[in-house]
Amino acid sequence: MGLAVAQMGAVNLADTRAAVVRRLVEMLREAAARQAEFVVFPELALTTFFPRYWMDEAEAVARFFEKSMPNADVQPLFDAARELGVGFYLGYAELTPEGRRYNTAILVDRGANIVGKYRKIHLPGHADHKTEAPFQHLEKKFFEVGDLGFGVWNTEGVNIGMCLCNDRRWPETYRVMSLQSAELIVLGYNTPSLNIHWNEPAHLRTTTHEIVLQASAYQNAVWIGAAAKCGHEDGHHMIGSSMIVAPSGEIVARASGEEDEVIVARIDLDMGRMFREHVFNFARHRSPQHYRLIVERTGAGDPLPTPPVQG
Ligand code: CDV
Repeated sequence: MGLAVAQMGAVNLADTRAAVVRRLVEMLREAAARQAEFVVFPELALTTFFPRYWMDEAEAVARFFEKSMPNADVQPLFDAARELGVGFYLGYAELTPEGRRYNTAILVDRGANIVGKYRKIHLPGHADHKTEAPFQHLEKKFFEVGDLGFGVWNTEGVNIGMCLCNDRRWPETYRVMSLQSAELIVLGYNTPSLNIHWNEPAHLRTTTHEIVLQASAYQNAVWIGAAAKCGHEDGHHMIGSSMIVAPSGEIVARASGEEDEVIVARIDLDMGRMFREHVFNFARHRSPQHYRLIVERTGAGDPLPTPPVQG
């Protein structure tokens, strides 16, 4: 399979949806010209990363949420996908007809049909106004926790799973999808290079991003395609390092800058099969009877069970 990851440079507050979609279409065309059959776009790809700004929910909805998908602004991307026969993953802020708000990603097949939807589960940040912080991270204010679980869809003969940004740091994300025979997991992200919660060294933002993708690809015998929205959005810097990672844990393609950039790799699905038949043959080697705490406990603070009496 020809897999492309389309990294996006900054989307500023003044940029219109139509201008952003023109950039996406251009990258889709480049990916197709380089023999890609599927393109991964970032999280909240149509707008700036607006959870950094304090505002009320009604204003956020009016300015940044999509009320339908596709809509008139995004239709050119769907038209180009159908014309070129290229599928894609796209992240955006979703307002449902019932008025619910989610951080969402869709899976679109090569005929431009929406075949899958994911709503972000691990929402980072806070809901209160942190007046001392240089910027906000208001995902817990603007979005509800996703209600669709971690799905896997067979499209174009490949089992594809989806998640979004902070989800990539949690091992449960990948394991739930690899237990549904995912072969490729795709995700978009917006990772500010400054952590407003503690004095995290800037280089760790990229190091931890790499570590989780490489370890998760290997431990779950999946390919991963991860697309950043990066660069300086109205002065707020976010990391790049979009990449394609093999089930061996090796990075096979990586973006080199912080602008719009397409990276492409031919991904060999047999490599994942090899790992799934040997070291990560789940059916032979997993022991779920010993993993119960993973679903029984949210945190480590719950009281410890009394150990069984020996002898
Ligand atoms: N958009 C995100 O989910 N960002 C998070 C935060 C924690 C920086 C991330 O994990 O990259």
